[in-house]
Amino acid sequence: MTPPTSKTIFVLNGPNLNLLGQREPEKYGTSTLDDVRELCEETASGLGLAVEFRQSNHEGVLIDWIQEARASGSGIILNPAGYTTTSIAIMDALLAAELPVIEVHITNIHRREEFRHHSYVSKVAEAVIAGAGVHGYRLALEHMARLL
Ligand code: DHK
Repeated sequence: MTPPTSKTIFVLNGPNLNLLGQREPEKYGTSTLDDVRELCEETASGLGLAVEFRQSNHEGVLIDWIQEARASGSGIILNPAGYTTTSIAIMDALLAAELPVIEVHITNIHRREEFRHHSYVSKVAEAVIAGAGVHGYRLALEHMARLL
């Protein structure tokens, strides 16, 4: 149990990550998004943090959640998935949030197709974790705890 005064970290997941475990498992692994949620909740509670873990396939919903984090959160961990390379609107929402942001990619996007290499989120992130599989979420929470 985390104390009610815990800082809340919003862990937000973008499009198609609801299919984790089924989608291209040779790249993304066999853990499901529920497994990742559990991993995050366990890690956060060990660090004295609370976690708000969410996934959406919709850019505007992700932006609404970033704005919610701005109002009530202490940090944002974001796997922007397919919006990484396209969303100036998500980057602007992160800038407006004025919170530490850690970007996570399950795969090493730099070892993949060139169109995956550019990230608007990286321009505003404190740290970027890519290629550590779902363990990257644990690393992100541990680093967030150090930042706060
Ligand atoms: C997930 C996606 O859905 C892709 O669009 C990104 C990222 C990579 C990941 O590795 O978690 O290019």
